[in-house]
Amino acid sequence: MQTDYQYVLAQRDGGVLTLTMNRPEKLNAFNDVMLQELTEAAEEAAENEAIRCVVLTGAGRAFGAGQDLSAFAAREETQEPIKVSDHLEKYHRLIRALSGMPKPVIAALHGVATGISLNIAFSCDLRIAADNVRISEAFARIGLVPDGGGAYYLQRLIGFGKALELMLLAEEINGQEAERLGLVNKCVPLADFEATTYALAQRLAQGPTKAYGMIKELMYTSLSSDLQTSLKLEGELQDIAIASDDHRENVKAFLQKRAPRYTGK
Ligand code: T3D
Repeated sequence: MQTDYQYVLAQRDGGVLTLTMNRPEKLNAFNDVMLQELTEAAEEAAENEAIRCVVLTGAGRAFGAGQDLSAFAAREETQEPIKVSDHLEKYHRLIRALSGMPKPVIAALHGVATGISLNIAFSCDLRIAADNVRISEAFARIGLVPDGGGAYYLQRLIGFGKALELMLLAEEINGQEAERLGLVNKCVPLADFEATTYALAQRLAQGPTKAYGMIKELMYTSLSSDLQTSLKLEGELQDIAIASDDHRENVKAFLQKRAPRYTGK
């Protein structure tokens, strides 16, 4: 596993891989190198069977402040027509790597979570917030539309009306409000943030990883499919799950009245 990135810290502890965006002096705003490194690290984590849960977080006092706006200024200085959609393709690769990861991904949000950094967190499976987090869909404030999958995920997480409000007004909400809306799964005091995130990651890393991957596949496919498609897929995936080592182990453990030991297979 590669660990010598310039702007991403990749730390393994057992089955948990923590990927930390690491430009703290810029509140972890995305530059091209950090985006490329994070994408490569996520794609590598997807392939590595020893990694059974991934945590995405930010170094210093923020999760992330969105796209590095100095790159926007640099674009302004060139006379070339700006076509940002090509650049967005690079973010889309990261989004696909996170949502398609065949194991759970937790986003751990603290300090600032805004712009495309926030929307990247929506393509993770679970979100834990520290109670100091300031969350905003900042795009409208700078005259842009939400990107990074935000329009897709946010309305599915919290409903159309509130998602549209957050995107139009671009106001900050705090962690408690984000939890109330369902935008994050849990908001905890900053002092407990790391420990809570880590305990959840370790719990997931010791779980039935293969089933988790298929639960993700079923849920993400069902987000945008009809009932027939969803029912067909659940049957196909259950055929695989029922033959998995972890399912067999669970049945055996139940009959032997002991806790199951999942291998993730
Ligand atoms: O393809 C594409 O390009 C994708 C497009 C994506 C669009 C987006 O992501 S839109 C959202 C862009 N982000 C923002 O609009 C947020 C900009 N930042 C802020 O408004 C403020 O920094 C915060 C409200 C987030 C935090 O304020 P505060 O007072 O706690 O911190 P600060 O002093 O403003 O920031 C600390 C440093 O981080 C500072 O650097 P300096 O002056 O000490 O050298 C600041 O410039 C830097 N920083 C923060 N955000 C960004 C940034 N530098 C570059 N880009 C940023 N987004």
